[in-house]
Amino acid sequence: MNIESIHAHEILDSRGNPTINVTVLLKNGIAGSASVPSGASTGEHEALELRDGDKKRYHGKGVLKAVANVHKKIAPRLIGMDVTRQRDIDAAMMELDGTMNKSNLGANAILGVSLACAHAAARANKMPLYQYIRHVFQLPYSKFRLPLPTMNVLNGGAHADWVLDFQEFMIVPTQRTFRERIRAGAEIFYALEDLLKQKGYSTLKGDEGGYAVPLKTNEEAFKLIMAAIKKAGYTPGKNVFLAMDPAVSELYQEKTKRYHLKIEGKTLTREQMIALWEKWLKKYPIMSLEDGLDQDDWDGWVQMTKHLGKKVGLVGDDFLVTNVSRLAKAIEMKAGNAILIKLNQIGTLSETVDAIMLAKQYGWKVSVSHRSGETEDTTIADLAVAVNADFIKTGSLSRSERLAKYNRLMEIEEEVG
Ligand code: 2PG
Ligand code: MG
Repeated sequence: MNIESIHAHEILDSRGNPTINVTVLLKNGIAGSASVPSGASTGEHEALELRDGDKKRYHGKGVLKAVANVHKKIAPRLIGMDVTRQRDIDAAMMELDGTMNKSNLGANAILGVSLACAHAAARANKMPLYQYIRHVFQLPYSKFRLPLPTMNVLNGGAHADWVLDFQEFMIVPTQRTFRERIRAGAEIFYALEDLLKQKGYSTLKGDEGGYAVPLKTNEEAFKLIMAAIKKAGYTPGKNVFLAMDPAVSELYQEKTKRYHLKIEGKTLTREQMIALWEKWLKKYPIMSLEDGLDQDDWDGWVQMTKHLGKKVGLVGDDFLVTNVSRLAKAIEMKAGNAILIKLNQIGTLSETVDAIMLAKQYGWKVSVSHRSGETEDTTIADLAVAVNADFIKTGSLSRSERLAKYNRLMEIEEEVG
């Protein structure tokens, strides 16, 4: 099970931007591959995604430097290692990089290798990836539980040319089986299309496969979704709930200390932002609210958690960036009560699992997430099941890079029964 060779190359993600794909080949002939996703509304404290900056290629977005780092720096260090020593492999790459944010080798280069090793090791152990992750990190669970999907059916913000100020309006079907949740989500998505057509709106889609509709207000998004849930024969607040990721770090301006909502022509203070969420929580069955305040507003997060933390999941994405130190500080301060998990925010599988397990230890909810720029890679589906995540966030009910994860989860459900 020792590593024989590592090969990386440039592929394109769902937005047509370059990203890295890595294959790890073992001495026994078994191989594993993984592709790394990429965000658009990235948190400032994320690990560094290394891009070439050569404006003549892909608008500077090439990842040939990351590819070269895999071949010239990472591979020579890892070749010969036992691929099942995931923690040692990740630690070796972190040491080789030597920075806090992986800016030397690039978190994309490191993560590609980290995940390809896990895939190869799972195969070599004749285990599905979800089972292997549980095994290699000795996670203390016996049963496998499928996550609740949070499905982004109306896209806004940086994912949809700013048709809405808030980035993601999601449905959360809670039927007994994952397969039934997918069916409910899809049927609601069809109903939403019908409603949009009836109202004369466009049914074009955004980066995560949800409709990108220039509505008059942000709130209209939830009104439409509520109507779609009912039209599809489901009951909001009973078997289908709502979730949102307004991603307000994108709207916050340090100079004015205000959130700028362009489509409504409003600027809101931190307190007004919290008051808006409170009002919506009363009107709509919202289960989870992600990045409801700016990524650096620790005191605001404490205030928001005091105020709303009993009623709703307050999920830190740009705020916590899958980072154990930020999470530990947030737990200590009681800033939030849930974490979004993105492998490429931190850059290794080991650190990602550590963030998840720390969150769970303190009773925080865990949502494993895609990025807005995705590939056909389905690692996050397996990761979500391995750790018994509460939620998975992987987009709408269209676009194969999103559905690949849902399809993988339906397959896993059949295996774990
Ligand atoms: C988010 C993500 C995924 P991006 O903000 O949660 O939906 O977006 O990948 O663009 O950061
Ligand atoms: Mg987010």
